[in-house]
Amino acid sequence: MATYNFTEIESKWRQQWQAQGTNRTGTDPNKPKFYALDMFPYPSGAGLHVGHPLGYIASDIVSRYKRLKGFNVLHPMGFDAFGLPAEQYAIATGQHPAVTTQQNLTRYKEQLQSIGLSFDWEREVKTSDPDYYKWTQWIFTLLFDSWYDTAAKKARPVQDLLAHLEAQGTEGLHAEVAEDTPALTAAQWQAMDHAAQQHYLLNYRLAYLSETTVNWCPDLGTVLANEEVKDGLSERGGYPVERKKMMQWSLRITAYAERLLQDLNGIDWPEPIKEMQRNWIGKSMGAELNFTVAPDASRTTQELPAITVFTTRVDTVYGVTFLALAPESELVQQLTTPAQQKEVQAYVEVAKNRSERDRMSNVKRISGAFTGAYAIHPFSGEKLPIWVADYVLAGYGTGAVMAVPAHDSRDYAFAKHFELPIVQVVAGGNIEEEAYDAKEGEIINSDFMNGLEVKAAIAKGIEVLEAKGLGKGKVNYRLRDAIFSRQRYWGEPFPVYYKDGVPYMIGTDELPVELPEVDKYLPTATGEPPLGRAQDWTYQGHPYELSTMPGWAGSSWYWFRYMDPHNEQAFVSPEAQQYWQNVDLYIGGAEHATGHLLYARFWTKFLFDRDQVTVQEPFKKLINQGMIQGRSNFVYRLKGTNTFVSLNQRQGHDTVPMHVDVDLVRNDVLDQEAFKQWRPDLADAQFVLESDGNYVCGAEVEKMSKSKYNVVNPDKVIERYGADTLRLYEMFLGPLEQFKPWNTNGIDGVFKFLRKFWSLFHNGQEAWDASQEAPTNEELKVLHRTLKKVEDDIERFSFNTTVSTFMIATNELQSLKCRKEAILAPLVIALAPYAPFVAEELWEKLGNKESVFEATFPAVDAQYLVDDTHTYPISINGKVRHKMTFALDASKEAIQEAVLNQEQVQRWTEGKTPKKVIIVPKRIVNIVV
Ligand code: ANZ
Repeated sequence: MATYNFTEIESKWRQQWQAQGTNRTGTDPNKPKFYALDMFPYPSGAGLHVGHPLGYIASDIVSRYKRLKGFNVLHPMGFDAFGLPAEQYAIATGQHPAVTTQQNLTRYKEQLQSIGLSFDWEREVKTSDPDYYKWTQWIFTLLFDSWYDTAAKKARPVQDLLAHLEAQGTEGLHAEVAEDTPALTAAQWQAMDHAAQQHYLLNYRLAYLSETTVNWCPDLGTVLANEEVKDGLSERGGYPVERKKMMQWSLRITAYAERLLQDLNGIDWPEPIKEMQRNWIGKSMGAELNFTVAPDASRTTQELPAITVFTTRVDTVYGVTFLALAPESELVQQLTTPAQQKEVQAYVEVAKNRSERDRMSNVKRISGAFTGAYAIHPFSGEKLPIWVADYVLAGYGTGAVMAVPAHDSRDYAFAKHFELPIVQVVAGGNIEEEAYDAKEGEIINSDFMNGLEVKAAIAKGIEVLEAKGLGKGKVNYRLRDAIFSRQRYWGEPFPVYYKDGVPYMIGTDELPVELPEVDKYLPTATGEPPLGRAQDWTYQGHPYELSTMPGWAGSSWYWFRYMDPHNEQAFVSPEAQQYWQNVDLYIGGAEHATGHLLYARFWTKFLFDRDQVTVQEPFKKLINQGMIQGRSNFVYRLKGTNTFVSLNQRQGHDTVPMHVDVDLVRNDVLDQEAFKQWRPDLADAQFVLESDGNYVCGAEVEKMSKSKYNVVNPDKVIERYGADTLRLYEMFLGPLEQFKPWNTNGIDGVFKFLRKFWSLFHNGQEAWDASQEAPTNEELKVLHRTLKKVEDDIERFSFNTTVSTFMIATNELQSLKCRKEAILAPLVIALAPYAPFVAEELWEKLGNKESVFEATFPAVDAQYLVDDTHTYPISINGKVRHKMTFALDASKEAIQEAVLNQEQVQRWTEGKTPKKVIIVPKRIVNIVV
């Protein structure tokens, strides 16, 4: 076998690597560790397209490289196997989601293996596997058993909380707690019965059950996330969605808001992702300010509650012209005057059912209702009308705002719509004037904050509030607790049962609670989740929780499991976690910015607090790979006919473009026969061709999708060119982070490079011909420059440039006719991370008994990096006509002599003796004739 037969080579090594366990994770305790992780995929029915492996190939290159550099490398893969598509398919076909998931997963694994990714499959995890979700359930029970101590800034066992309540009640307790949780004395606590105590503790637990307002879709029988609701209808199917209060499990992620924010500064992640997390956490420093309500004929001040607002702009308090309450606010009921009852009630009904997102973004649909009541301005004593407005959200701040139309755009729009006054805050007090400017850095003057800039004015304002007892400084976060219940089948069951309406955890030694069988994957007739259909499914006669966990439960800790995947005693052993720590390099899509990537950080901090792990951040470095876009091909149909006109023949023809399957096109030339067989209606297609008889297709970059017939399957590429070419080509397409089209036209070039590399070791394409001769200086220079560049580029995650470096080196060695092992063997090692199959084959042929991945990355010898020659441009009468290379220590005389005797130079000087020869060392040679 002398020609580059990639099919044989690749299938041979695929088998050998598997048989010999080449990809097994190294465990030599004396070596340093490197953990390279890919976001594990949800195995969909469509299999992989060429866009999916982009990140996997990059992380594989780094993993193999690090191994050659002497690291134990953990490079695992698994499956995020619970999820909606399998369940929807199950509803439609009755097929158990476990079955379809397994089929898809098997196919994924085959595809990943064929690409030559060095995953250690002995460590595979699957979130739907009871041996895995046992530990997801276990972590949930630990969350349930925890509360957040805001003084110690960490989660602690509920046992400590119990001891505190028992001894002192809530006195001196610093805890992150649900709003409106009453303070208790020790005596009050002790007087509560068991059930009452358990209900009270839910206000503190990090996993808690509470009544929450959700988007409930009766037709789909589930709660929907905000982004799944559009204009009050479900995005899938267009069914009506109601805002409904339901008992739901939530996780108290808000306790971690500040740490999640601060610790972003210590991780090497793309700035846009960090910024998205910062915005999502949404820290606002402001103040809470109390407004008293003006009594009226029917009510006295005593009966009326005060209104507390949250504002970030206390400096604008002199511009407040009305107050606005969220429709859900309890104050609405209490404040609305009898005359306004009807109107307000009708408004509240409508407003409550609009999703938050609609309420926030839909500026045009301004709506509100006047309560009939007035508040009193704390400084001026003026009466301010109190309105209900749906742009005020119930779950943020206090659910009430002081409206300053002159300085806030939403207040402004509202004031305009309802013709409410607009008062600007300006130098020396207030003038009545309509204005809207909320510029940063404006200078605000008002009685108590004369001449200060906004920031200072706010600080001063808070001081005044606190001194006068009108309010206090307050930090708010936009982050909400995470709703953790889904009314679905294909997810982790909760390890929870109910006794007398109180939730209890299943003992950790009894986990997992396995997903029961059901007859249908639909809600029950009484509206309970699908698990309500399970027969005889109780815990010692007590009902189980019937919801399942959300898609992100299993992915919030999976990287720890890979460290110790078969441990039956713990989700990870302390030794394994202490060795592997956390992920050094994490590669995946940017779409998980505020979902998975935030929850993963939250769980890690929690597990750290509870002494389960020794790290506070899961992923030290994150890279978001760009998307590979499709390159669509088009044919041009002559309108109303079955005749197709080639790209360059269209002039004068009235044609319409039509997508054609990219598999029927090669280098933009259409396979006409295959096209006719593509669809029955094309069987009699006619063509108007180019003069060379080809049909040339048009091309355009679009999203890779089935409907555009531009999906490229990696299996096909591997069949035609081999996996090594696929790997190199995916990297060659451009910088990893960039979006870029899959352009098959360039793949031949990469394939040719591998053939050329192969032929360096062979006499033509024929026999093995590597020699033992000693290398020349020039050859060593090519080698060491290449090694240096490859190393630098991998360390910078610049993979496309490395591929070009290999191409250049191959061309240089080819022109030097170098077949020397001393040069080629180190190059094989350097190429191995990129093209493992061909490298392994050549390595074996070089006489090695062990895998190339047992080798050490060749050291760069710096002496070959320094340049000891310079290439001089030779300018004759001001024009550069030639180039010549000289040693740096060559004398001027020697250079002059060589230049003037050079044949080409003599032709340009026409044999005349030059008037002048100027040699600028290390720059240029100038000849004047
Ligand atoms: C007066 C004011 C004047 C405000 C001004 C802004 C600009 P962030 O920065 O996002 O925290 N607000 C408070 N609670 C709200 C709620 N539940 N729903 C809708 N809006 C609410 O936003 C805080 C600001 O948003 C607060 O400061 C309040 O309006 C409004 F020139 O108070 B501001």
